[in-house]
Amino acid sequence: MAEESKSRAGGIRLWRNARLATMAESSAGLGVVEHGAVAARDGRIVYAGPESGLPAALAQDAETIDCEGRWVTPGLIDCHTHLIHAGNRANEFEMRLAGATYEEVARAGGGIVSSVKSLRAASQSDLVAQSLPRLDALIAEGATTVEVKSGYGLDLENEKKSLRAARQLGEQRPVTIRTTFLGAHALPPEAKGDKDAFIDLVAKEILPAIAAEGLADAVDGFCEGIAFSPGQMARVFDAAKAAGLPVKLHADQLSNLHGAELAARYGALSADHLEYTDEAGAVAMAEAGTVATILPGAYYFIRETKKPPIGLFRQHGVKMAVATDNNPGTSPLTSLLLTMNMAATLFGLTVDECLAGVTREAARALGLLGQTGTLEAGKSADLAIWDIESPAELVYRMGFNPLHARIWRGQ
Ligand code: DI6
Ligand code: FE
Repeated sequence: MAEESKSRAGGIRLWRNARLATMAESSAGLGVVEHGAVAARDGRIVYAGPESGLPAALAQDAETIDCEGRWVTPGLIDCHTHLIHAGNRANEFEMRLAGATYEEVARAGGGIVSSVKSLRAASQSDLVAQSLPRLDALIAEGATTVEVKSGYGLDLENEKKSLRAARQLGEQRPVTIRTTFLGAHALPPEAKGDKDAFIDLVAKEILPAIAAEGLADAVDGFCEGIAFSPGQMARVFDAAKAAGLPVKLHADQLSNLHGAELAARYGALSADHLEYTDEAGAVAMAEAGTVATILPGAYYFIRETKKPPIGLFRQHGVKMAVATDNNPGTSPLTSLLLTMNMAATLFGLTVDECLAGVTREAARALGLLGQTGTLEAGKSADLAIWDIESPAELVYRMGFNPLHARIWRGQ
């Protein structure tokens, strides 16, 4: 009770006796502070740094939490998910185990279109109920912000249903949800093979209606032989621009259609996957400030062998985010910790790159770097507190969750 009245009076919460990985861009590496403290007021960080530098006024009236020497990082951010979907595609997994490729399954009428059927048959509350356990798995590992795409509805009504279900997730759990409209994900059966006509529908009718209702924070597309061409994606991006929405792109996942350059040309927040991206793509992304979102779960699950050009991204200064790509077809993955392990093991990302990839760079990939992703004054008090001896353990372990506590907007 005494604690509560204090917090009401001063409104300050203080986490002290902590080892911080602030992930601040201005600091080297992880921005480690060995004897650190974080103070928050009204859900925002007002101080993050050495305990010895904590202003006395903040310490005085604070409700204080002793972290007992634990590590504190920014809350984790999953910047690329298709969390809202219905059913699963374990049957296709078995087909692929028997030798079929992802593209063969898609061409045989499986793939994304089978998830479209399931999603259209599900009600909005069904979708929320089916997706909450996936969100809860991310939250249980310290996620405080999760991006959620539509893209299994593929008509106005079902895309709206998906995005509303995504927004509802954020009302039912203490987590920030960012929604992305992915209308140009696949060709629905009723389009009867006419990709251009479907792109017209997406660009001229569905996207403007979704934007007018404020259901999407960004627009995404799948630029690939089995999906849409760069020219078709450009029409969707023009419509996004007209609606005032930022764009991102599933680019160069299965082949090099120069999706990275297309994304860069439109000033995309991120281009994602990028296994087949070449040097021109990396250079264009660096110049545009487009984040490379690395998705090792999909690479692993479809047993891809071409790795994204991490060396080129480093060489040209492209920022790298790391995300689950949670989806029923190519990445049924709901663990950011395991995703970091995969990024390190499969692609050779360093521990520092992995941790930045699920915090600061993931925030950048969502256009949220001003609000979250690092432990710095002015940002949302989104924290993860870990029972670990060193940050490398977050990347090193597989299938183990050392989260001690998670704080979202100071609570
Ligand atoms: N790339 C992917 O890996 C997912 N979507 C995309 O554009 C796959 C989605 C699915 O197979 O359901
Ligand atoms: Fe994806």
